[in-house]
Amino acid sequence: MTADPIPRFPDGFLWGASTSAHQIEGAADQRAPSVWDAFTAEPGRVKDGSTAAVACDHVRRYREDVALLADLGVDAYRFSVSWPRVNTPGGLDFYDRLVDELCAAGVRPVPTLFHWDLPAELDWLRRETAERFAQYAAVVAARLGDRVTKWITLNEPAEHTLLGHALGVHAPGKRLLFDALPVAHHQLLAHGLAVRALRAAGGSDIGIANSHGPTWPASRESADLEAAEFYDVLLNRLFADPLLLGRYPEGIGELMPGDVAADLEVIAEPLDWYGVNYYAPTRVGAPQGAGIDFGGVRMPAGLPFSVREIEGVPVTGFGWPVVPEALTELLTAFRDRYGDRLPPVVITENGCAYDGVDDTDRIAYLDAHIRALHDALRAGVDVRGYFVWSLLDNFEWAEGYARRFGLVHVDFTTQRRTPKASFGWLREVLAAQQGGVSFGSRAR
Ligand code: IFM
Repeated sequence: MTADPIPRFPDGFLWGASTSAHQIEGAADQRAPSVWDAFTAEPGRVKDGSTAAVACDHVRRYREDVALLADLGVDAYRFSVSWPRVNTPGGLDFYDRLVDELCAAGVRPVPTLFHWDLPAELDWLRRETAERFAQYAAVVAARLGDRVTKWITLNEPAEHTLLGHALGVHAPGKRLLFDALPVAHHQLLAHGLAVRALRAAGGSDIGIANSHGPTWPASRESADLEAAEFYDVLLNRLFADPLLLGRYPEGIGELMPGDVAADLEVIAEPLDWYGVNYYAPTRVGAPQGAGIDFGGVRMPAGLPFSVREIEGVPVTGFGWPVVPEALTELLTAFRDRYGDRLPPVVITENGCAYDGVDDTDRIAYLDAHIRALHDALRAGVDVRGYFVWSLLDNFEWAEGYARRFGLVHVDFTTQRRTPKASFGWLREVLAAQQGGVSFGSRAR
């Protein structure tokens, strides 16, 4: 970590922290079940055998959590709305209170409408789910739209497709491999229909949060290059191309269900901004049988690529490679690929899992990534915001509570919140940004 202060970002740059409903809310008895409830109830699905029934007990403790956000000094809070909770009588009341509390604390609410907790009776393999999502979006907008001025439709549809429906390591636990592609199409359609529904309800400033990372070929051999190219299509283009260019990457559209051409018009509804969740690059080579663990997932045999270790770089407590400069690489490559079709970018997630409250490793990670983001800005990428994942330690899906991503430590027995060293560090960074000198000509 360098001793130089972090360079100044433009005025109006949005600094925030993120969470998601299923990972923090608890109060599972006050909402309808989601696919994650059924999944976690199956023995062996979650590594430590835990569930999110209580999680951070945020539904009861949201005032304390909003006070933490205010103390941190963020401009915005990205949370998700639980569709199963909204489907429960009175379920929207909680978000009403949360949004009021945020507004009173001067923190801008940025809800995500879907962060993987699909109502248990729905299935993304069915087209109807996309239409149901748009109806749900309209219901949320009608209730919160007087105070919410920035929206996110979906979180990481790529991971939800891959981990939940192709590999079966997340809910709903389907192992369909490439037969999972309709799940991608229906989420994209749901996004486009929801953008229209939000705008019809007066909503504006609408984006999506997609996960992306550079794909690095394992070698210059043609088999490795082809495998890396294939992986890059799955992670970086399967969702971005339809959203930004109105078409699927070559060879993919034919595999999608329904009237794809008509759907693509809906999917490519112009976005106000594009959210990028960035954690790490991936090194990819030709198939090798069963691959290495990748973010806690053992890649099965039979895929046309294999994920390889990136040697010579530090790793987080989760084993993810720490490569900040790959964030600059990703964003400049995105700008080059999509040109003026790419709207302003917001980093909707970036963070790392480490144990302990004296988390100097998290400080080093965030410091380096924020600098890398500034490098992208200097290289001409129009970046407008940065959200840390995550405000709180939380339920990290199939990993249970073992992976701690929070700026705030949560004792899951007592629910005591303890701000970590990284919380104090970020608070100083944000205070300096608010008092500093503007960056160059892109300041708004
Ligand atoms: O915790 C998740 C989040 O729900 C989605 N993006 C990645 C995070 C860390 O794994």
